[in-house]
Amino acid sequence: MAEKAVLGFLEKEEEIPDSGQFATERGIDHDDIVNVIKSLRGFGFVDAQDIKREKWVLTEEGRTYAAAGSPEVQFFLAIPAEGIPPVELQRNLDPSIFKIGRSQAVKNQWVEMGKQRVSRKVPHVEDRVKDLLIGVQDGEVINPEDVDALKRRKLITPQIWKGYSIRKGANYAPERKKVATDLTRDYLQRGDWKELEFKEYNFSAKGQPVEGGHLHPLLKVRQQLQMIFLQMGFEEMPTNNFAESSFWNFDALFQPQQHPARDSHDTFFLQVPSTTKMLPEDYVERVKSVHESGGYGSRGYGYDWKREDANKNVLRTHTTAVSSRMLYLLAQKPFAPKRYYSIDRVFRNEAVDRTHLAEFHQIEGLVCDRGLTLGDLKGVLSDFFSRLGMSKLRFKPAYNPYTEPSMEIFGYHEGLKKWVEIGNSGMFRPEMLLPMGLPEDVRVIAWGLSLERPTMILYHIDNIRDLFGHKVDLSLIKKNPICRLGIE
Ligand code: FB9
Repeated sequence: MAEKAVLGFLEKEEEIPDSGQFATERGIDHDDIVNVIKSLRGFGFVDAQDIKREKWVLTEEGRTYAAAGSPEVQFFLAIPAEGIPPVELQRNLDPSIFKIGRSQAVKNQWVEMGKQRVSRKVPHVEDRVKDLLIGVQDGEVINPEDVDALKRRKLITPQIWKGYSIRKGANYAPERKKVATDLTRDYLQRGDWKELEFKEYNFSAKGQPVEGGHLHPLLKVRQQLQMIFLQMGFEEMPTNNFAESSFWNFDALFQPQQHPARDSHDTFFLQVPSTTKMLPEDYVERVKSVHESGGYGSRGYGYDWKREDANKNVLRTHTTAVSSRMLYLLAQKPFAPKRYYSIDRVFRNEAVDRTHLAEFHQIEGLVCDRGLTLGDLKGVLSDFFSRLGMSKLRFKPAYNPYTEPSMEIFGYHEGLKKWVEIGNSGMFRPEMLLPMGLPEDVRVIAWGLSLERPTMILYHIDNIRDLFGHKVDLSLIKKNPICRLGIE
């Protein structure tokens, strides 16, 4: 309809001077006219010159007063002839109408604001603001002083109106012939293919973007870290169980049952199944004993260890639970040194913030061999983190229930030009290793970090919700650079 109106008008007239007026006179939506003009101009049917006009439109507040009257008039009309107590008047009006209406009505000297009574100072008032707003709505010309007054009260706002003046173009025709894009069976059978005009092929048109699969940045960094571990001779541990018994997650690590981390404020406990069914009973007895009365040179914790606490199922709070399972298995056969690693999700019932969720991917490495020392731990950490681009390390004494000594690890990040906490580490305690049955001279050095932190730094993401969770912008998943670490 819009196209017919434009081409038909130009058949008889030289020009459509104003597309806005043209649309209003014919009851056609101006946006439809604009779309048709852009299409016809593209094929040379019309020439179009831009027209820009600044016009005033009502704000949301302005539209409210154009409909219901200005707040000062509403305020005035709410005062009966005999006057009214201010508190009662306030109760009868919307708070914003009361506040704005009172201020304007006093300014217009329409009302007397007594402490006990609000009364009218004039018998009648005109709602000039409402009349002006309706005038603006109807496109009437308003004098500059009134425009300023309405603008100051944020009742109107400027809007740039864009339209066109249109004339015939080089390819003008009173009607646009539909150009065919395909030679179909119907055309051939009907024979009217002979009269057809075919649309030219646009060989420079870009093809449809091919939607393929996309790797999440976390998985890209995980893959690189897996390569680093494999290049260093580490084997991956089986981490395919998010649910774990408190025994393997805490007790086997010599973490006491009253440790705060074992509280439901820090740990997710499973309801179904709430307890584990199978534990190696002889090993459980040795763990119970080392917690209660020590052994192997340790004093233990001296508390009554409860089997029912060890049986409680949790969402694992660290992949160290898997490390304890693997080290126990290692101790069931003649000793051979091992290097293990794990990268998988762990869950903590903690307060979430910009960089922490209730879950994250833990990366853990461990080396199990006879006679290892803290120096070996520092050495393996230097090798590992240098492959992550962090060659300057600092270590700070720390505490973990299952490692002694323990160290927090800091690395100097050349990009951020600052020291960054990059993980935690330590040597598993004898109270953890010896009840498993590992030989007395076997030591285990281990360390951990998260997958999210390096990924957020490498991909310049500062809110973890932009990386992980239901609010992730899929375009980040589709478009993000490759990750290349560990290219020694
Ligand atoms: O990942 C962490 N930081 C980090 C790591 C790498 C990195 O790479 C650079 C760009 C190249 C940058 C930063 N951190 C550990 C340190 C902090 O982010 C810390 O605030 C958050 N930590 C998590 C725990 O938060 C509840 C990161 C996570 C963490 C901490 C400790 C362990 C594992 C993960 C551990 C362990 C451990 C210790 C001893 C024996 C076995 C395991």
